[in-house]
Amino acid sequence: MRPSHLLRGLCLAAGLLLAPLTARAEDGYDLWLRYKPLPEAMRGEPRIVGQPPASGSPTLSLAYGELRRGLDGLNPDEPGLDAPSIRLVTPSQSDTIAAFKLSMEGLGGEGYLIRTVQGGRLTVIAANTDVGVLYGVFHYLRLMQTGASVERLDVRSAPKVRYRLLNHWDNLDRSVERGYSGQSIWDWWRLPDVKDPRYADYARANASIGINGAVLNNVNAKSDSLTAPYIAKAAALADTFRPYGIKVYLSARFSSPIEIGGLKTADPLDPAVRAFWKTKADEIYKAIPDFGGFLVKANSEGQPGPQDYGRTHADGANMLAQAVGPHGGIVMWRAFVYSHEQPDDRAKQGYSEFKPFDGEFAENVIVQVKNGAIDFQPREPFHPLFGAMPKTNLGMEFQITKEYLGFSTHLAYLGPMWEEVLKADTFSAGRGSTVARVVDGKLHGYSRTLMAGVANIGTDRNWSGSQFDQANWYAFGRLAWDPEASAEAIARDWAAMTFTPDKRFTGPAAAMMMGSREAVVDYMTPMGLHHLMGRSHHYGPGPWVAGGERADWTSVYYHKADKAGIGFDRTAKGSDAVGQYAPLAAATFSDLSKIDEKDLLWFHHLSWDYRTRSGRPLWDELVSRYSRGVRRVGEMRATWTSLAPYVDPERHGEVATYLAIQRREAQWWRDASVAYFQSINGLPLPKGEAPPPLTLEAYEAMTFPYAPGI
Ligand code: BDP
Repeated sequence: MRPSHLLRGLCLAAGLLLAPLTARAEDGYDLWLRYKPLPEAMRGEPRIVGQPPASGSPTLSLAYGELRRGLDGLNPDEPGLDAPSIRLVTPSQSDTIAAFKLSMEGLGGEGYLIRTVQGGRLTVIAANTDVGVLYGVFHYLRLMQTGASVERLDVRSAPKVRYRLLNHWDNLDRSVERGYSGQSIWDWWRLPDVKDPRYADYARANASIGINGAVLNNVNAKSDSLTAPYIAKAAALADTFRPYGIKVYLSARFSSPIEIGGLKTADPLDPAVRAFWKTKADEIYKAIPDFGGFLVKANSEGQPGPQDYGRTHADGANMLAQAVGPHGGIVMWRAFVYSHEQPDDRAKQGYSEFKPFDGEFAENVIVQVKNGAIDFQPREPFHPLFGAMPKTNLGMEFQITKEYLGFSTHLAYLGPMWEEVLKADTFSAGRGSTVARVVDGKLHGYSRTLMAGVANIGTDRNWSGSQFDQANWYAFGRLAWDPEASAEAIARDWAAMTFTPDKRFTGPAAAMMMGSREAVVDYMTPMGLHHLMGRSHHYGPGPWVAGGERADWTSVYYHKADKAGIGFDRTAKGSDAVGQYAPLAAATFSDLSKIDEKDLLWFHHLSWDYRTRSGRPLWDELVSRYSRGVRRVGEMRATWTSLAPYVDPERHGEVATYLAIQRREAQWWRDASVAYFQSINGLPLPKGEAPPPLTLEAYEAMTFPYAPGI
């Protein structure tokens, strides 16, 4: 054997011997719950945790187990006999509650308090329910994970929103509509017998951020989901999720009475149809006693609905509400509707169809409204229904999976986008009538409140398709718990928990995250432009998309660019979509001197030489923003490179690769968009701006038949 071969052989053998001893490569599976040892200086004194009471619930055992696991991981030092301790407290321990005068009021069924007593020797985590205690444990561990002191705590927290749900757009064949992280994690075929351990890991991760429900199947639903075999499969998932405080819900196809009920109609006022749904609900509740309820997409994008029978959304929703109501269930009825008869402006249709029925929906119906009036674009003004339906429970629907923000290979932290919408003032009941206060029910006194997020979870080892997309799942949960929380604080927490609490890392990482969505807006759709992506798969630029089935599925419908100008006139002189907002909001959007330029072309059609606030003509300003977006991705790459010392090589490398893809695609978005709009206006590029390297025809000729998520 040649010496070099011998050497290689020895190395290989040594490597094999060492393998079990070396740490498993980081692949992101552990999410923000890694519990790696804290740096010495952040550890504090180790703590003693008691045993769960023998009579305790599975949830309480999980809470104890989680606390143990977290403490052991974060602070592996052995606690001394006299070390401070942590006690988990529920109302059955009335002595403890009395002794420390713990005020449990206002905590409700899910809130908790964390208090240090006895001069720092004891910390109690107390709640009215076991799941409240579990949430409290996760909060306590989060403090440790982020390097906060846990020596003197006085924390009270209760969710402001009651239903905090993930919506899975998962199909029964395991494909995921608009999913960019592998297949559906629900292995419908092998369920209910095979319960993948991943289901419990999923539930644990959700519980750690307060998510308390999951709609298991796509809103474009199949009736099969409501047949006995699939109810049994859903029940198996429900059994796994229950100890974590998570309920299952199902998307219901409105025409199920015909498809699986043998009826000729699905008319919501037909007694046989009503009986079908009642029997179906009873059947589901027999298998899943704490079933959450139904989510419905009706009369939208070709889905069946009550309008097929000349009935209203309220007729349809109330029929289902009556079926699940006696069992404590709810109906989430989506306001994302646009029918096959085209309205004057698609942005107006949700409002037009729902506003007239304010007050007509049953108490256990929540109308689920997307954040903006079109469709999850990188930026949209808040949906005009928020603030406009004081007598109807309205819930928020965000999209966590980034269908319109570059899929999983673009780093875009969505916290700032959601915060922007939640903080927006609807002015519907005077100043300060923010979307957050609509959603948390305070503004109108809603009886039920909801925040739903279209899940970005799949079979990828890192769950979300990319390391940084985990942050969007995380931020969604935190904002659902508190819609007034700070996106930046959440980013810092996530970065600390997911990588390291070292401030030299969390500072730059959070800053990079906070700017990332604005970079996407810049290189895709600056200044209020929207819906300019490739047709159907929505991957990459397509400002030239025109023709086909319906005008409002094209890009030209939305940008309305011609030789003279660009933008959608939604003022009173145009489609008057502004008229759907409260007068003060409408006045701001309508007035060129008041509107934020981020929304300019959403509401106005302007000439290419319109003078923007920078002093530059509109065309120059647009081009400069496209280029700024590309530059920002370059800066994100540089930041990430500089953070290498703080991140394990596996995850660092993965993120770096994705950022390289993003940089390339940002350039593509900029170049293709500039080439297209220049072909329309014939204007020269501003000084210093590089011309697109390819011809417009070359950009237009690109096809992506295998883009994911369709
Ligand atoms: C659009 C998606 C489509 C969904 C639809 C919806 O492209 O796949 O079915 O939203 O929300 O953005 O129903």
